[in-house]
Amino acid sequence: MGCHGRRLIAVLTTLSFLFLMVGPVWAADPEIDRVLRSSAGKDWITNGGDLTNQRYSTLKTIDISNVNQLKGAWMTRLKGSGLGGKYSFEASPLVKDGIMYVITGNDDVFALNAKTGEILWEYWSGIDQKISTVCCGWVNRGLAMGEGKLFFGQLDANVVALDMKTGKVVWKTAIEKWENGYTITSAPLYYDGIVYSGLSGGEFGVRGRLTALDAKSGEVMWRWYTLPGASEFGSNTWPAGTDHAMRGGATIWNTPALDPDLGLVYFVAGNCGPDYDGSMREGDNLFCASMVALKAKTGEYVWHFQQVHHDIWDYDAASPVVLFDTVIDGKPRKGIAEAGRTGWVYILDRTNGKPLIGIEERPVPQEPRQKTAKTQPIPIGDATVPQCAELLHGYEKAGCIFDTFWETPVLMQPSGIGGTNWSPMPYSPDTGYFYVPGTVRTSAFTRFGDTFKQGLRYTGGSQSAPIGSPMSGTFTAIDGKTNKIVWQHKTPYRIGGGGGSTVTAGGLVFRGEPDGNFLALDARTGKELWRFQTGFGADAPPVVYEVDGEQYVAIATGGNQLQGSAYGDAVWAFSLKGQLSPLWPPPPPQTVAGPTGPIAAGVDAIKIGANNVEYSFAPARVRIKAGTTLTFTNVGDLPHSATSMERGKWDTGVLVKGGTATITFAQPGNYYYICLPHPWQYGQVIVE
Ligand SMILES: [Cu+2]
Repeated sequence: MGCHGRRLIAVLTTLSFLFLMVGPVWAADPEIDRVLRSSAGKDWITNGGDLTNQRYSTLKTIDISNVNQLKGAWMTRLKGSGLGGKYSFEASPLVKDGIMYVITGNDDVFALNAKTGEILWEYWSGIDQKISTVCCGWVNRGLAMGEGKLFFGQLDANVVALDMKTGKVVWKTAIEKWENGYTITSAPLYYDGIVYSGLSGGEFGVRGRLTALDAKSGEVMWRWYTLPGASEFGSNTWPAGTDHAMRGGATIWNTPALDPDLGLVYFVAGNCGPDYDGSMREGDNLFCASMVALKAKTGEYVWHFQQVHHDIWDYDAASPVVLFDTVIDGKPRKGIAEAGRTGWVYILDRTNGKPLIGIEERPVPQEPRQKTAKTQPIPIGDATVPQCAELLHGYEKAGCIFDTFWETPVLMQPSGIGGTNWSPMPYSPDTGYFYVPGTVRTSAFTRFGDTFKQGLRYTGGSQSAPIGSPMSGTFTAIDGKTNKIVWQHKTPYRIGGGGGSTVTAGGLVFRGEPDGNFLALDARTGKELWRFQTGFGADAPPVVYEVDGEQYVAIATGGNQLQGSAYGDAVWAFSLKGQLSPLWPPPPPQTVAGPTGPIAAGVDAIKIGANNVEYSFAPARVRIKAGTTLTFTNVGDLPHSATSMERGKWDTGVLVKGGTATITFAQPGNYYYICLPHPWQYGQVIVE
């Protein structure tokens, strides 16, 4: 056959293939697919705004000239759902045809009139309140929609479809069992008849995967494991003849993105397990901390890029991947980017997974016992957070990113919670900038080993912040063409894991703060143009929509367990015609590390090292009456103490496994205490 003939056949084959892939004739919901393929406008129908996760709205009635007139249009409380210290409210509400759908940290779903805030229907998940395998707060990052249904994952590892009109369950599919360490926290993605769902649980010795479900029936179409089975591609990055890969984590904490033209679905996989102990898992440990591209229809592997080899720092890839088109050296390029816990943005060519701007493999410090990787990928460009820690009193060593540790704690930045944690990174095609939320915090990394028990924590070490060490954040515009900082704000609180943002064609970045403030910035310059106190921790990513020609900006304000921000159960919507004024500020989150969590009252027993969290006091904070005797029991594996930070005031002495000591608190006061062998392990006793 002649050259032309072959080319003609090739062209025809390509055309028919493209037609099969995007042909609206066979699409299950062509209307939703069409809206998903372009930037968000009137409606906000998927977690990331559209298939790219750019969180970019084309609406521009609210712009840099008038945003200072923005006021509350309505505020609705969601009947106490997800209200309390164990919850985080991290969902982006979805909006379609004047109705808003929002899911809380208890996996309860509410439909609201998007113009008035009136509740139209409710779905109460009834999830087991005894789920013990939640990593980091009871949380749900949002919904997907298509074919008249809403889709979401629950903490009990079920994926559920509800009828959008009524809130009634259409189908429910168990992906896994929570008792085995599996939960779902990510928002799924719907496109062309398929629901893509991640699975969480990387701290519990699980095997991560992306699951594709038939949107109609809930049937599992395919699974792609983020940890290779024996003899599968990538299995040579784990020690041969062991099953460490089968509990190596690499779970998916956030929504995939999808390029319908390339026919690829993209996502990132999180940290390796056990988190801080690499001693038994020699090798790069694919696909931990990696960006992955699969064929969207079949789940067939296409490419991957590992951000952190042989991760021992909990350097998760947890923020959603973002697809964007750009021009570099005069050539149009198809990009993909993700903000890592390392503080870098990783920018790749999404057709092949190769760096777009440049990422160099460079030698890093070595610790033979941890089987550290010889090199790590270092992106060309700027980090958004500091990457070296300062030495603090009571510690022997401080290091920089990728420094090593064993059993003596080593201080490092970024911490194991970032850099950028789950918070999304918006991209504006107008400015060409990424907007990167960052957390500035020190981790005291230490390895102590762990024995795997199904359904229990399996982290092999600790990365607590030393008590008294400062914690703050950054909000940074990064140029997508250079990966360099354009402007940066230092923020009073950590916002890499709470402090979502969204960007608009009106030239605005909207973002929340854990102290309850909701801000609008000039997307080009970073200048703050508006600020509104919502009264609750404003840690969720906002959304932008339009009803009856009026533009709204909405944000779920319900606080965040990891941030320690004020909890709530509210959704706020703002518009230029709004009438509602700000609320009183809630208690601000901590800016210095110390004991966190709810204050338990009526307690007379404190367990040390409970729930397989070796370096912990549970409850960490108690309120007691003067004269109460507290019993401290070491249920961990290592020797621990409870020692007043005011030296000599009171001390249990070092307790071996099973050991118990009692302390009577006669004098009212506020007592902080630490474990003497592990000074980053802390608790608080308030005596009244
Ligand atoms: Cu201890």
